[in-house]
Amino acid sequence: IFEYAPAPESRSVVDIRPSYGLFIDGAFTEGHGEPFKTIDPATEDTLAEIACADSADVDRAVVAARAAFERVWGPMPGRERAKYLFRIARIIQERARELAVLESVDNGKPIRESRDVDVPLVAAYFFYYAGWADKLEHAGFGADPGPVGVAGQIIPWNFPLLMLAWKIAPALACGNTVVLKPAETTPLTALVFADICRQADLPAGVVNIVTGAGETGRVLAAHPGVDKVAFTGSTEVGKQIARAVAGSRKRLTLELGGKAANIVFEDAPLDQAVEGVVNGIFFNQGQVCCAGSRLLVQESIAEELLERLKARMATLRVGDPLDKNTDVGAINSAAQLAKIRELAQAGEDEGAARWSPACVLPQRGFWFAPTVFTGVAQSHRIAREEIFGPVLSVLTFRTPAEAVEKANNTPYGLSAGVWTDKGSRMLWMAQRLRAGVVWANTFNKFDPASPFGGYKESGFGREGGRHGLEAYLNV
Ligand code: TXE
Repeated sequence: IFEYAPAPESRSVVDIRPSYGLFIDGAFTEGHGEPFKTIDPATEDTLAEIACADSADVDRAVVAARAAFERVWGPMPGRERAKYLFRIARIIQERARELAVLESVDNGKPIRESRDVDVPLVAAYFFYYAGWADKLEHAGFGADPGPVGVAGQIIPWNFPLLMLAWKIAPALACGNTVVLKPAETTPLTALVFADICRQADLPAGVVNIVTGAGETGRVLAAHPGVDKVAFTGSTEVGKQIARAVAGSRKRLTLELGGKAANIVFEDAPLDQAVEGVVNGIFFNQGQVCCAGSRLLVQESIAEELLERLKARMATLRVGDPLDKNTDVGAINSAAQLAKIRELAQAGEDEGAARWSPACVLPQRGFWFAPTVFTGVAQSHRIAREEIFGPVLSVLTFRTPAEAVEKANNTPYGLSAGVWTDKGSRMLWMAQRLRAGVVWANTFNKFDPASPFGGYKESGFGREGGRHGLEAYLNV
């Protein structure tokens, strides 16, 4: 605990309306389900009332998307579509501050992250895919690849606007139209994005936003007018969706949970590795599908690394997401907090040693102190299950082969990190790690040109890069 001067970002840059409708066919409209509230997880204050789309509303959105696909967007030349995507990217940059503040208020993430990571990446993905829209003949799908049609896209709450960009930018670049459902705890930036589509004069029906909880998502994924389903969320719901679309003509991509290993060898640059471990698990409060939630450290340096890690954790500032000094913000929801607490308790019950730096958590809101568990065995729940919170499980290894075996000993396979000074060892590890991304002496690094996606139960399909076009094009 130490003193510092708070530097709060101004909430007055966002104008949150008391209630929001659905965005269908270019206009905000009423929903016919039971409206729900979205709250600020740092204070538990209600931010706004949000319309809920019932099955008739989802149907309206799909019909609007189909009409826009057939009449306007599908036939439009790629270079015309590109203009709209570039315009959207520019408006995101112009409205960056508003979007960052809104994202932090609705999600609980530190403003430094939404300002410096989320929103700039959102613009970057739109710029990147705008660039592809008139070059699809070079994407390796033949001379004139066609769009798939109407995409039904369901996204989670951990990166609300960034997941929207990952889904909408490639879909639109390829000539598809979309119906997107944001997560029920973080709908606000998707609704502002709807406004940005209007500002960019995007033709009506090309982007439709239907808010609601899991049931709205279920109806969207099952709708017969949807040609392609893209989902990011829990492995459990991903499996439900896979079952629901089985036997239909729908295309499906799933980006699901993870339990990434962040592997530190004795020859690694330790200061850098400590920063990478901290970033790997405390970025976005650990609510990251590719979070480095298992630290695998070589036995010879385990003690020293842990000492340094704990010293670094003691400097993390936990608190007000809008304070520019904050490193760790609020957990997104009461339900997520309950899940983190339950798994942390299981860690203690199973015999691992729990440690957190001294920190005073705010009275209201959903908070969890940065936590590290040592003495973790591979059989412990905290070594196997996705916690999706600021909780690190530490295991040790002696040889590279043992590191690989432990890292791969999980049903997931989204990402991994390797820290070593030795290039040959880096490549040897990367070839053997069963994960869609292997970061070399870095972690949580994203680039629109890099495909991202899972092995095993982390899902299938890739988002980002040229590979991200595959889900949205017909050869
Ligand atoms: O996820 P859900 P939840 C993991 C993480 C987290 C856990 C539960 O471990 O603790 O999942 O989170 C919509 N048909 N991840 O419950 O339910 C839902 O409305 C169609 C990892 O929030 O999967 C939301 O829009 N859609 C992950 C979206 O699915 C349904 C990110 C995700 O919510 C649905 C989030 C249904 N039957 C959680 N039920 C990652 N890969 O990054 C819910 N939804």
